Amino acid sequence: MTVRVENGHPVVRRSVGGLATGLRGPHERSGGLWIGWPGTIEGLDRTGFEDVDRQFATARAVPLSLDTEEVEVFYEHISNGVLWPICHDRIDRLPLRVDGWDVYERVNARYADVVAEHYRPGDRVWVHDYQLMRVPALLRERVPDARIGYFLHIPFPSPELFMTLPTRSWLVEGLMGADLIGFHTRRYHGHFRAVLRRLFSVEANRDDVVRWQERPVRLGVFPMGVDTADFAARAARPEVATRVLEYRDSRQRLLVGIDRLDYSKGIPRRLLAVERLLQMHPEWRERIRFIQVAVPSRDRVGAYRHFRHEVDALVGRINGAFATPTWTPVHYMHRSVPGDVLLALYRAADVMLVTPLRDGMNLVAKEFPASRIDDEGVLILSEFAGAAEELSDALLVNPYDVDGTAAMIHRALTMDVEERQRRMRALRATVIERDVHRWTDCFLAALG
Ligand code: GDG
Repeated sequence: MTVRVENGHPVVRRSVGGLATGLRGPHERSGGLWIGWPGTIEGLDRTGFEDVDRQFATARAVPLSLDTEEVEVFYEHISNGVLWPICHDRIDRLPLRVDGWDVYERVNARYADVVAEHYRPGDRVWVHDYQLMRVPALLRERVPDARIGYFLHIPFPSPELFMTLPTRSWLVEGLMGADLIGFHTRRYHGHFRAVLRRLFSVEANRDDVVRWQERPVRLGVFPMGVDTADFAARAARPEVATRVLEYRDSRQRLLVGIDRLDYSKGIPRRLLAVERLLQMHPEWRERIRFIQVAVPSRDRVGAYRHFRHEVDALVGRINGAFATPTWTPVHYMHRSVPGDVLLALYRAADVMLVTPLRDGMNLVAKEFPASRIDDEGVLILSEFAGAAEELSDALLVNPYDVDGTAAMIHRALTMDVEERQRRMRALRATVIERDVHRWTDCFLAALG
């Protein structure tokens, strides 16, 4: 949940992301609580803050505040500046000096305190993601009998990379406070098991259970899905259909990319692949258009500021080289777009490009088929996105292979309608069967 100040009054809003959607049902049915940081709230007086507290209480959410140092050290430096690059195979992006694990611990301990304060016997606690890797163990100290699940939304990296972290054992010990630890894919789960073996010489049994300090800790693979039914219903609305007509142009095929502007998403090589396509197949000049939405992200982390300029320059260079008075190959939108625009882009795309260098799951790859109620459109998907383990009917590419990606875009653009629809129907069947509600139910059932 986030707080916005509108006309001097605070408004608490539910987030619209996949996680919030998936957990809405269980949150309502169980009478449970959301505990989390709602972001820094500015511009309110005391009455304003009391109003915020009231709104959170009504929504059954418990806000936890972070001070400026905590935001900088726990969130920006350690979580986004160290754990994020390591888990996305980018040790080259690490700062030379890493300080601040004590602040990471302090914030995790505060989360554990707040959970312990609200805990009632019989509760199930579900901890999410890499910012809170120490919470399971810290909560276990406070409430030894608590039933604790943990889910990692990003990749668990290869042991070779994870072992570079000076805090590697301490982080794993944090996770092992849980009763159940979930990953998106078999690969991340395998990496974690290998790390347990190397660091602690412990092995999971055939049921995926590890004995840890006299307790069983279960590991599991739970690939997250999207709310397929909701995407299909919203994609069918007339407002979206009208936009789809505006975006389509009978003379041009549409390529679409939608990502947070992050170095893990593979945007520069994707742009190079589009450039390569225009060089290798000049017949596509003036006949394709590539819309890339890049949502601004983590501007306060140094690596991201530099990366933003790199992408700006690449877009400029490609457009400079190929544009004509009536055509521009790359339409670059460095901002977030409203939900209806996102849906219309999914529906209008001839080819959807999801080519991260590494991605935990990547929900865009699932939202695209969920929105294609017409069974049309081709998905090009990186083999390094978690989603590739399930979506084998996409055209899989190695995103580091720029020429290979360019050739795959050509293949997608020239694919016959039968193959296109067969692949899309198969993708849709997968995302319908494995939707976000199934993900939530499976995890909670395993935890129960
Ligand atoms: C983590 C992991 C894992 C994007 N642009 C706009 C917009 N979006 C929405 C998409 C989608 C979401 O943002 C992005 O989904 P991702 O899966 O890429 O990931 P994150 O939530 O950032 O991150 C990731 C995920 O957790 C779930 O476990 O898949 O690997 O990194 O839902 O639709 N939405 C709107 N405008 C935009 O411009 N409205």
